Amino acid sequence: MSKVIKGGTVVTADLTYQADVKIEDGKIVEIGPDLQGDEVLDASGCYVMPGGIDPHTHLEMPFMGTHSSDDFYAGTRAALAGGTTMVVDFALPDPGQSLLDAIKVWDNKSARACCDYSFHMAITWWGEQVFDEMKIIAQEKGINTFKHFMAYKGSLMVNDDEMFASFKRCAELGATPLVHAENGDLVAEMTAKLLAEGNTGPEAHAYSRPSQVEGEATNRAIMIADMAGAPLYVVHTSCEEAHEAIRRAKMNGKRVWGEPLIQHLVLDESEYFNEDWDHAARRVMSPPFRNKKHQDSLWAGLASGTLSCVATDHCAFTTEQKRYGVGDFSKIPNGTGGLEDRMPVLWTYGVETGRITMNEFVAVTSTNIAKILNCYPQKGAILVGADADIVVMDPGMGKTISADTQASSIDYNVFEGIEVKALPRYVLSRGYVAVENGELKAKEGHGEFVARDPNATVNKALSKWKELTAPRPVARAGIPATGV
Ligand code: DUC
Ligand code: ZN
Ligand code: ZN
Ligand code: ZN
Repeated sequence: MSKVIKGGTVVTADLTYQADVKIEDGKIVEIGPDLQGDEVLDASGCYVMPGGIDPHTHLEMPFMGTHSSDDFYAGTRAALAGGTTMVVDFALPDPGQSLLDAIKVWDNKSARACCDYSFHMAITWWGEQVFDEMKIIAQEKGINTFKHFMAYKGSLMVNDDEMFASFKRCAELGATPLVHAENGDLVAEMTAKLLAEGNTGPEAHAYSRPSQVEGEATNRAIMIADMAGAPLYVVHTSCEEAHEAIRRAKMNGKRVWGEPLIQHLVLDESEYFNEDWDHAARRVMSPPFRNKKHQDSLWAGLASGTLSCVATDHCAFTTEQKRYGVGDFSKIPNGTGGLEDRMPVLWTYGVETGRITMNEFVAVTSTNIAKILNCYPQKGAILVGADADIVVMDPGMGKTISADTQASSIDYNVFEGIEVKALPRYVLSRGYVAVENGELKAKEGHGEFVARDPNATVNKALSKWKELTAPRPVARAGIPATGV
């Protein structure tokens, strides 16, 4: 049974052109004019683009005394409803737990996924076992990305020596380290001080994690990665200081990428000063929302290419869960949703306003991350042979975002009331029509794991790599060598 997406404009990261797209057995088999197929999907007036890839989700994650509410079923339904056809979730070992056991846990959870998915492995502790298992994970388990939390002291956080050891291991394996870049020691200290002074409300969450803690940690992670000879992917880049560190690294020839979230691009810190405690607490996430200066910086980064991918960090908690933090903001589960809204909201605030082009939209929602993750062009491409993960975006369709109509299982939406100007008419997940004329038909268990090999030969090339790994001049007794 073949399908043809007919009459649309194909938009990729580098081209815009009129063509039909033919699909068979889950793959794109032909692109060109006047194609015929068993089933026709009318794309007239629409843009035919690679399905979105969200590189940063936390589905059914045990965190802060509870679990994020959207599991792989609800989360990937939400993804498909908004044009995202692949998510990358973080397998999170408990400190001391085998990384291989954590994969088993995530394998079980993801069995219900409606769209394709992959995993990053979080390094939540360090030891010989972790060092050994990283090799199995990179070489046999299809996971070439390892995440490090520089915050969440006392639970997920790793220290600099552990990060350096892990980054060096990543470099050896051709894997890419990821960081959540906030200075966890300072956050812990400021949190304690704020609480002691009686600042217990959700707005204090933002005070406890100013942009400086993110800028400092981002720069530190970049320098540690450079010394380790590893590239670096910085998740949820939310502020100018962090963006500045990434820009500088790029200018110096370092392979570093930054990932703003759709939430940080569109929502600002005033949300935390809402009189309604629930309203503010629902928006508590780390890093917190920032002011307009930081938002402008992030938009500029997307336009100029110094920031690479727009993600969500989808980690949805119900209002009831958020209320665990009444009287103590540090107990409000950190996280917001966004999977369903990322593509339409970015289109509305980015493409419709002229801040980014349609091709840049495709780059930052799909193609760039497919390349970074080493699954391009299986994903992130409209090319013959690529998986038929496709979104047919209809600029004639719009809606007002509302929790009442969302696929996510929680009882609110942080984008509530925003009018989006485009929505998917069709979404195809390896050829399966998961959204048809705007109607969600996601199929439980349709999603498959996307294995991603290491990049052993191409993933280094940081500025210092050659220098640091070259043999050093040996000092003669008593006389220091030069050039070291
Ligand atoms: N930040 C969040 O807000 N939630 C999940 C983890 C994180 O780093
Ligand atoms: Zn649990
Ligand atoms: Zn994080
Ligand atoms: Zn996250």
